[in-house]
Amino acid sequence: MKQWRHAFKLDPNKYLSEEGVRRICESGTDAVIVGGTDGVTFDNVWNLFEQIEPYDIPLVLEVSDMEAVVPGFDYYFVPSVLNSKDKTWVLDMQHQAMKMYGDMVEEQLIVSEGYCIVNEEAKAFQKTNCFPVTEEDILGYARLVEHLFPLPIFYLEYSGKMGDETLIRKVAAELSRTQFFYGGGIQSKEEAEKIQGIVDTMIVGNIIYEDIETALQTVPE
Ligand code: 1GP
Repeated sequence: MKQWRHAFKLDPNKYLSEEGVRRICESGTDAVIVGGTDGVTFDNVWNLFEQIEPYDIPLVLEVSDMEAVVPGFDYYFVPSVLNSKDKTWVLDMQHQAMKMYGDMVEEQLIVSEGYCIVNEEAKAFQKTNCFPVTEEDILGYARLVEHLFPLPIFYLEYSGKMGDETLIRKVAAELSRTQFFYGGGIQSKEEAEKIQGIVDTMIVGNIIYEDIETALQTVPE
């Protein structure tokens, strides 16, 4: 996981043809993450799992609903939304995950992600009842995840919007033990290359459904 530079995120609530799934899985990306904000159900996660599972690629379920946890994934990422006003999204969901699936933690299948959701227009920002963050807030969360509550992943989430490059560089400078995930608004090969030069792992989502050719070009050569 430490070596992942690029991952695609597939939304179980969105349609992608079988051919599209094949091209994503054979693209040379380092991992495929299954996750979304709305309409994530056991059935649509299962359907996507069945399509991806035959390919030789690390497969991650990003858990957003305990009812939609499908067995068989290589990893289960459990997000903790650090800038949520609501404890449910910071701690209670993780607690629930450990109550139900805690035995998997010993096999290192469950991985905690410290999220900071920046884009106020993002569905995830609204669903998890986040408060808007300043640059100082974001750097504070990065330090918190690196030093105080050491977590394996800090996820700077701009979902749907490109982040500020200078700020992304400042976040990267705060993280050494913690793996830096960036996601949001990657719409071209050039943007992908720029971000890949700064963060540990870049996540590409929406563009898969809008323009798969461009999405495939975001994978590093
Ligand atoms: C979403 O961070 C991912 O959770 C990717 O963002 O969909 O904007 O590429 P985009």
